[in-house]
Amino acid sequence: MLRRLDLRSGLPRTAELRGLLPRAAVDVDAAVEQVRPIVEAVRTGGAAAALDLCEKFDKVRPEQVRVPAQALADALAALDPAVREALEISIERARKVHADQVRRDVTTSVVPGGTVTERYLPVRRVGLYAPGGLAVYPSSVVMNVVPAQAAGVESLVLLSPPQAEHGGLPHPTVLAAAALLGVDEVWAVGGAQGVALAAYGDGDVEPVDMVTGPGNIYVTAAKRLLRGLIGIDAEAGTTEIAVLADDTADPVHVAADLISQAEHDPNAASVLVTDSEELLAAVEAELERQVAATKHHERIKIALTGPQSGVVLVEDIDDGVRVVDAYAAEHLEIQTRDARDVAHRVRNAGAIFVGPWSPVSLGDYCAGSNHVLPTGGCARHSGGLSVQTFLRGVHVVEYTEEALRDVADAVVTLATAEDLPAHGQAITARFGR
Ligand code: HSO
Ligand code: ZN
Repeated sequence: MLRRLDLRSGLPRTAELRGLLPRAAVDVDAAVEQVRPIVEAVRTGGAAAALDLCEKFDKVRPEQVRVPAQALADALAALDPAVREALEISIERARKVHADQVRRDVTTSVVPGGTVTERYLPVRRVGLYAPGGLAVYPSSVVMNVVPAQAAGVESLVLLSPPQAEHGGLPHPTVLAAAALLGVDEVWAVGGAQGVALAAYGDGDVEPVDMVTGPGNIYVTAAKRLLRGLIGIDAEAGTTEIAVLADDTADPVHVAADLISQAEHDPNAASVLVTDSEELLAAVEAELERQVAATKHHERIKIALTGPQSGVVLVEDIDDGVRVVDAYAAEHLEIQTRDARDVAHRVRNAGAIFVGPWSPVSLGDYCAGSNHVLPTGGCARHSGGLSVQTFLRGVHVVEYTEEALRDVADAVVTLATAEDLPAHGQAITARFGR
């Protein structure tokens, strides 16, 4: 079922290797051109324009942008108790992990009388995007809200597309998750129009300083277009899993995990990297068996057989590590002997899942880790959503007269070297009199 790339005769250099590996070609820039008029309509037409666009794209016009408090309370009251309990486990574990990530301010005494403090200040107001689409994602509400709250973000708004079958409100489980997390501002506006409204605001609809969270390509395009006016997290594309496995891996687990992420979307990517033909044959047989038996087998099959998915055969696990580094998967599982050591050698991945008992699905919901992660190779330069996403390091400089006098010559010399004499005069003006 998986297309094969055989690299057992040796790996090419990085650029060629990246070109060979399976990966969807996603043209966000083309989508930017499509969303430009939408963003412009919301910039000039405000909330009314955004609601009109909901009618066009979501086939329902919400009565207002903000979901009434009663609707949040009703959604929580109606939530299945088992789902509530599971969400509480997810929230509790995520809070535990994210609370530990909060950084303390650092003060460095550079010289006697001269200090620089790095203060970590939370972004004041943030819009968190929870997608609609093929599935409903209350878990993504948890993964967005928990780090923002841990960072101390003062004002949070959750954005999620209105659903025609729910009277123009976001999905009730999304609303219930927001209520459980203590988020009381939810907008029934999604898509590019939602991101634009969050960026520009309109009257009572207060603009935000940053938008985070996964969405479809139009949401991503709007984030790219509005970046600068607002901050964004890493651009999130369709989900990806890579599994690095040797002959010790259990083919039942490997196949199940490849299928699990393919379930998200026909464009989702599942990539197996292995040095074992025997394992590959067993995984292929398992894929046939398990895909046929699962509910969303149609889109899973499209995802697994698409050009973005496949198997890469390598000579040994060292080469496997180079391949997964070049691929830089959103999720990487290590199912090899000495899995922890192998995982230590990996440089590029959004999140790494070590050994047979740490599947990606665990991380999607209840590991305590975050599941909003960089896709499309962005794991080479970016990490996933974390407390740090919502904090800015601000340098606070404080020198005494003596400490400034001590370094005055160096500042003046550098200012002169850059032909910026007024910079030097800002120092000498203090001591010249
Ligand atoms: N695997 C997705 C997150 C998710 N899975 C939500 C299930 N629900 C992207 O990391
Ligand atoms: Zn998932």
